Amino acid sequence: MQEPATELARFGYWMYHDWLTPIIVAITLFVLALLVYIVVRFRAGANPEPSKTSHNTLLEVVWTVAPVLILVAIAVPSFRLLYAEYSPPKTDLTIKVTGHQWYWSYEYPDQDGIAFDSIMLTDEEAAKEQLPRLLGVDNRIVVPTGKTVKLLITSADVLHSFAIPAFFLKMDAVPGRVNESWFNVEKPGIYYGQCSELCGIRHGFMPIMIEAMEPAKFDAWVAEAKTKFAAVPPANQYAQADVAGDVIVRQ
Ligand SMILES: [Cu+2]
Repeated sequence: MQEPATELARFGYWMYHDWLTPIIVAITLFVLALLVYIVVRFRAGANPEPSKTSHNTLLEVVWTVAPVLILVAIAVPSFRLLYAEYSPPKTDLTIKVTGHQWYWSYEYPDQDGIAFDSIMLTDEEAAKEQLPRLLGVDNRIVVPTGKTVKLLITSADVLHSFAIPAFFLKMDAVPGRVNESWFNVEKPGIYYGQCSELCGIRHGFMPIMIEAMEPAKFDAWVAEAKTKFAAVPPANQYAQADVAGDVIVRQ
């Protein structure tokens, strides 16, 4: 798993690594020990006269109450995590994310509506820019560190899913609906994700690239992006994705 980059991601990873996994391991080992004990202790060879025992009140109470307690122990942090994922703190920046076959487009409605498409680089382009193959894109999402970024996620065609493992974030992009998610990145850096809902032939080729930078640098980026993306209205920025799915034509 990737190193968590947000507080929420640390919570989610704790839930997985330090809570669920130990519980699962302990239960599995306990059941294995019981099985081994029963196989050895009650084997036919050592018990020519089989036991006729049919009830044991104490045992029955224990094997009812113990699983209930285990489930409560799992449910409490699980609901806290779920609640945190769906209840963003006060938002500092909103980004609208739209999934397309097969690329993402992004809008910053409060920054004069900066809008752009984000298309995966070819292997050669990625190598030239020293970005990871199949993850680098031409136009990345840029966000400020330490700020709450709200995502409004939707789709223009079929189901996609916007997923960033280091943020513990995965949200379906559904045509005709707007789903909400959020993150607050702690450290500057580049974070990658991929579409995580099988959406067609080039599903594996619509990566997500997010660069987090200091707020002052982000402001500079906004100023630059306003001119950079103003020239081309986003809806026309790219020719329609080739229906056969071979190429998305970059203009
Ligand atoms: Cu997709």
